[in-house]
Amino acid sequence: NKSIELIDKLEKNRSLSLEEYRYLLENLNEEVFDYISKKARILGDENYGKDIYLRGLIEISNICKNDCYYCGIRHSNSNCDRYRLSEDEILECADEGYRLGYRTFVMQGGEDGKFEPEYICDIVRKIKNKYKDVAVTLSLGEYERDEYQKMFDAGADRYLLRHETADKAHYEKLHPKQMSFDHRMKCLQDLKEIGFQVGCGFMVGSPYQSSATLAKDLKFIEEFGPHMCGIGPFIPHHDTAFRDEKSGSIQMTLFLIAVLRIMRPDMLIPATTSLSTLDNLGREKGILAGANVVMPNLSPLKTRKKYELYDGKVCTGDEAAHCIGCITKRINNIGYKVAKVRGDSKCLSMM
Ligand code: MET
Repeated sequence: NKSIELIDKLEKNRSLSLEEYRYLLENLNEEVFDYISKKARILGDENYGKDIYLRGLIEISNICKNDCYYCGIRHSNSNCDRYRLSEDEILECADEGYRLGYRTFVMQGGEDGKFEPEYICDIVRKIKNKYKDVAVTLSLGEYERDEYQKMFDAGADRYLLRHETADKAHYEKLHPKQMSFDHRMKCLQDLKEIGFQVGCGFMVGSPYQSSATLAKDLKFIEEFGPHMCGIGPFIPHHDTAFRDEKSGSIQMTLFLIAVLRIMRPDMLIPATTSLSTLDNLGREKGILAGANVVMPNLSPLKTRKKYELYDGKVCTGDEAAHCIGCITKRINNIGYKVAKVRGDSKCLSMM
């Protein structure tokens, strides 16, 4: 079986050609899936044991100047009820998260013009000064290199910026022409050179995606060498041009998680909220396919529903304390445990 041989080759070389990735993607069946997910979970356990890392997600604003065609908080969605958390509200989320055992906070938001680097830096400094054992991750989109440098100097440890797709023509079908594929790629390069732990990633099953574009995503991840990679199924939002497109496949998402784990056994890979939106046991399945991170929501209840990136997003009505309890139980049920530590990447030596 050629797929099995390719999986073994990927394990050995940490690399396949574009054609080989494409072959794997086009020849997925149950036997191949069983083989790859078992191998992925063994490699995950060898690198991270039974620990699953927690990240508390604080959705700081849904105001956005961008107009990504797939996104519910895109600029031109006039039905989106806009909000921006105050500095105090963000710090309160961090306090609550710390009490609950979170040691990483992810500040994510739309590309809100008000977020001058200095403003972000100030909040990062406050969190890092107050809590010596936490990591701060930013996921605030594209800035210039000197601005990222300021955020890093203020103490931000990590930056998440999904590359979205490694195929420029595909990128241009998902974004209006004001947005530049080359600039996004440059941002990722800058972030890595500055010294952030960097996360990239993409949606599985986005409109116009093909096995050829997915193979490019895998090759890009292999060559770029991020510390983290977030992938989740595309889910349409009713106020976007993609409202009638169908959601991405859970099986393909799980398969790609397993491919990533085998390609890079020490990479941080989240089991995303979008997976659990499509399947009640999605997060558990993600972990069993090789993921080792979960990102429960820490945003204030009153704004949660407004950060609606796609339809049906789960957990938007739950208190932070409820979320961590629910997720802990789910993780324990499959034989894993929540690790209340920063949970840094074990591939830091690669930089
Ligand atoms: N605006 C940021 C980005 O494009 C954060 C995620 S989008 C809700 O990366």
